[in-house]
Amino acid sequence: MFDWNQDPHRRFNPLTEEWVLVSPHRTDRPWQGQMEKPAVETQPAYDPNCYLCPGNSRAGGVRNPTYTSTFVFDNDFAALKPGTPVAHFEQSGLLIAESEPGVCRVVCFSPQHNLTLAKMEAADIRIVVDTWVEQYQSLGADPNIGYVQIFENRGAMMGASNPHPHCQIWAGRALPDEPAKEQAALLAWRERNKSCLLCEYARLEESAAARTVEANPHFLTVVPFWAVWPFETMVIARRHMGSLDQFTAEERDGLADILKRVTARYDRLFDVSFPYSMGFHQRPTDGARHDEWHFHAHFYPPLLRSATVRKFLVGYEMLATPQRDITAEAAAERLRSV
Ligand code: H2U
Ligand code: ZN
Repeated sequence: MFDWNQDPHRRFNPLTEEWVLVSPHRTDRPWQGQMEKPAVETQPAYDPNCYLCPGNSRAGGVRNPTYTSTFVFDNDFAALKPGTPVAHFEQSGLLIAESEPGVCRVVCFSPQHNLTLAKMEAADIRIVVDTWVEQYQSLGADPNIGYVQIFENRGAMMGASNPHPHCQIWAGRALPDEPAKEQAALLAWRERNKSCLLCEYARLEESAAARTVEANPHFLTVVPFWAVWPFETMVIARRHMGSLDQFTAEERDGLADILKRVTARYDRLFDVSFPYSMGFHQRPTDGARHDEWHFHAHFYPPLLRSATVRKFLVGYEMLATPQRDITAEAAAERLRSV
């Protein structure tokens, strides 16, 4: 008799139309591989050597103002540049390239060098949410900007170059691959079922409860059925809204509240400032309505079994399909227990 909690199986991600291999029986395998150094835990409230602290000079030479709340600046080493001229290249249908104009910004959550989302008051995260809304709207209003990606790399393990709590915004003309896969799946579902994939999914998860981690009146956080990263979560808006600019004031507070609760829960799991990449997926800003879009956030944390053992997506996962040991249900249960 097949046991979904023990036996190897594949799970389908309807949002990207990709599969993940789940091998729960492997959770006891020994680990003699790389151990990460535990992250330096105590950061000062102000670091004179930090590029992002108020009043300090940045790497490019510009001095930060003595800011007292959330602070936004143009990335000094931007991957995208606004004035990039239009250019296309094509050869034999095999070599294809196009120019990509855009804007990259950095958002310091607060002046305090050691105040992560997990430690901030929800009322202060609300100011960050308001900043995200403003940035999404103003960048999206530019006819050259078709998609605004807001994301946070948290912790050295995820390649964050600076511990000062901040996120990045990369806004470009093209729809990047991850949201493009989701958009195709959301559109196809809508066409086929005359409903929204994520509205249905949120309802299903709420009644199943097995993968739910956090909930408030406006958002639900689950370890998705098809999660790849051990403690991956998804924050799903309860209301069908495409993007940050459609939030009510209560929903903005609701997002601040759930982000605090999820990140604080992560910190409690292994008793460290938990590393992750996090970001929002929402309606492109290409001028079309995009009623198919349903706002959500993904948290992709690398840690596997402790503060020092991380998961690598290598080998079979690079060449075939991602794989996980601990089931999504077991991960959700562990997250709920801390
Ligand atoms: P991460 O820590 O998420 O890598 O982001 C930091 C960003 O801040 C990075 O993109 C920018 C880097 O280019 N930065 C500046 O714009 N100015 C600086 O003085 C330091 C870092
Ligand atoms: Zn700092």
